[in-house]
Amino acid sequence: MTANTVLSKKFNKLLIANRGEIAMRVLRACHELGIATVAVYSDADRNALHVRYAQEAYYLGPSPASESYLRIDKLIKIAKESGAGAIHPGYGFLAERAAFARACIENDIVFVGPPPEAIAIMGDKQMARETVTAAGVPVVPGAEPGTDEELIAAAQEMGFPVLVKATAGGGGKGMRPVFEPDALPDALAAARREAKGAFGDDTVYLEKLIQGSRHIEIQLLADVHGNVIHLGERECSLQRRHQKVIEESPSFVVDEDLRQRMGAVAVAAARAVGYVNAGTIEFLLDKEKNFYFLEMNTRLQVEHPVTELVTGVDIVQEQLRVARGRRLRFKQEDIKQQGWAIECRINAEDPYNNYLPSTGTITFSRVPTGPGVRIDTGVFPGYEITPYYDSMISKLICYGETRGEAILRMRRALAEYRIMGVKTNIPFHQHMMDSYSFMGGEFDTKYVEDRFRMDDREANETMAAAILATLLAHKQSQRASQIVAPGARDTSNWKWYSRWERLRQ
Ligand code: MV4
Repeated sequence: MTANTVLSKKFNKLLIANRGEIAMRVLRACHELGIATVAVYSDADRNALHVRYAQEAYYLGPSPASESYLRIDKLIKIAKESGAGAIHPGYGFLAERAAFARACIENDIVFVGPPPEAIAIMGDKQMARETVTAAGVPVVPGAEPGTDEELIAAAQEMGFPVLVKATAGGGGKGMRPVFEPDALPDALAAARREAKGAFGDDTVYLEKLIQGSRHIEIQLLADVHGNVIHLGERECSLQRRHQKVIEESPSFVVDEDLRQRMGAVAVAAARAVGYVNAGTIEFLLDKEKNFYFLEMNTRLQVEHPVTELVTGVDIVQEQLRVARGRRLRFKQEDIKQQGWAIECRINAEDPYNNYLPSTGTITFSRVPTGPGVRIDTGVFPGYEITPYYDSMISKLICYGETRGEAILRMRRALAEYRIMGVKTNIPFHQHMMDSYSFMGGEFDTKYVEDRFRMDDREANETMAAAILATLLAHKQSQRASQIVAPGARDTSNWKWYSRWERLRQ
């Protein structure tokens, strides 16, 4: 059997092997496409929104994911019993397990995602580096895995600083920056220990440490007929402990030329592994705007909505069409970014107490709506937030004609948002929307952890002037790279500035 025959086949019923907002997102796409739906749930999710919204729901097991959402055997059994011809894994849980994709295929169930071989290659950082390098994709200069002696010698050759990375790595585990030769032996030992503990594999390699870089990623779509397109970039530099908190599209620092070059490279990387379905190539962008492949996420991502809003492409619908064997509905030249979208991840955590996760029953909520506002959520009043799953309870996504308008909408929406019963990071987002660095688009992957302070809202004349200059320059580059709606208002930067100031009071 070729990969194509099992990766795609017509189906009329889909099982969603996930929970929360992403289960809801996939259910909605199914509803629109006339695909019948099967939900699964754990003890903690008996009452959950995705269970009520699906046409059928099956009990998986106890609350810990290892006994429910991670049970491949149970999921396959339920798919067969219910007559589901396909499984959508969402993100997290089993989404990037080659073994799960393989189990689906072996049981004649369509896995709504890439071939297991593509997942396996991209899951191994060193294999991914080698494969994409052969396809002409730039990677950070570095040294292949070896003994400590070999890596120490390679580092001397490369020069410092270097970054020790685990080949099985993910989420920053097994990663150690090293600024001088004397510190390398200990860093290698520590990285190996951490990687062994987290992944059962202590293989490490080296890369040059790229400082002050941004995390920019390119969204891809591929069908089984050999069509691969990109949907432009997302700016994902605002992270805390390797968890993204705010994403936007487009990026403040990516112009049309850079976008096309990064897009072409991302498409080449996907082709190199025979990629099918939705996927994302992550890049580091350094201060000189050189970009380097970091890794590929072989799944639908949390932040996909910002791309949907600026391109008008429904990524989840497209995933389902591709899985049914259809051709992509878009060619590269059909894809145009218009306007600006920002996503704030709303987490049940206390930003005033080291982002400690907050649990309890949601007693009341008032969800913002209105022009340019989208909320993807899986919670509702009466739902209990438990410690079993991650703390993200909703995504607030705002759209505007310009970045400034998207920020003003986000401020308005955050001010409308009320959630009672658990603590949330809404105050964090409100402070970020007021921060001059954020407004000015001046941040890198270290900004949230190293420089952002919730209590720092001081107005500063010099800073404000710099932001205005940046916004003006940006608006001009936008004109060159973006289609502006006919009759669009040419709001001066001074007017923006005064509106910001008014909102700050
Ligand atoms: C890097 C880097 C700097 N130089 N590689 C973090 C997780 C993994 N995906 C790769 N990561 C990084 N790799 C080199 N050669 C900085 C990071 C990094 C980072 C990357 C993206 C988003 C947030 C980050 C936070 C800290 C470090």
